[in-house]
Amino acid sequence: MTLKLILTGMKIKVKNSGVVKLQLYKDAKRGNLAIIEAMKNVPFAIKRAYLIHKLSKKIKVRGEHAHKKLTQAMFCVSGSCTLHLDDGQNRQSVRMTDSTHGIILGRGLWHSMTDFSDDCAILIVADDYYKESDYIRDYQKFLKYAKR
Ligand code: T46
Repeated sequence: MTLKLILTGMKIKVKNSGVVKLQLYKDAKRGNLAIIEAMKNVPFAIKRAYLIHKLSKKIKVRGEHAHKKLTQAMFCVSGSCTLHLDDGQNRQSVRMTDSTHGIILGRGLWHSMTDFSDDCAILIVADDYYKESDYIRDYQKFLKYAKR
C-alpha cells in the first residue's frame, strides 16, 4: 500500500511510517477542534479506533511488537510520550507532544511507547479489526520477518 502522507517538517526515516497532520480549527474562546478523516489526512479507511489512557510516569513501556498487515495512525491526544520505531534496519524515536500530529505505524514496523506523562492519552486509528495473529511480539522473529 502506498501511503499518501501529508508530511510536515518532521522527517521520518523508517519504512512504512510518516507524519499525519490533522486539520485544526483554533478557537481561543471555546477550545480547539482537530479533525481525523479517513482517506484524507489519515491515508486509509478506518475500521477501528482505540484509546490507551490512564498512563503515568510509573508505566515503563507499551507496544513492543510489529504488525504483519495492519496499518495504524497514532496520536498523543493528551500529555506526551516517546514513540520508538524500528523497521529492522533503521531506528528512530519521536517525542510526541502535539495532538494534531500523528505518526503512521505501517506494516512490519516494530514500535514501542515509553516516557509517558501523567496526563498522557493515546488515540489509535487502524485499518482493520483486532487480530492477535497479525502481531509479531518476539523481536528476533521480527528481525527475521523484516529481512524477507
Ligand atoms: C499497537 C499499539 C500501539 C483487544 O482485544 N482489542 C484491541 O483492539 C486491542 C488494541 C487490544 N486488545 C487486547 C489484546 C491484549 O490482550 O488488549 C490487550 C492489551 O493489548 P496490547 O498489550 O497489545 O497493548 P499495547 O498498548 O502494547 O499495544 C496496542 C495495540 O494492541 C497494538 O496494536 O500497535 O497499541
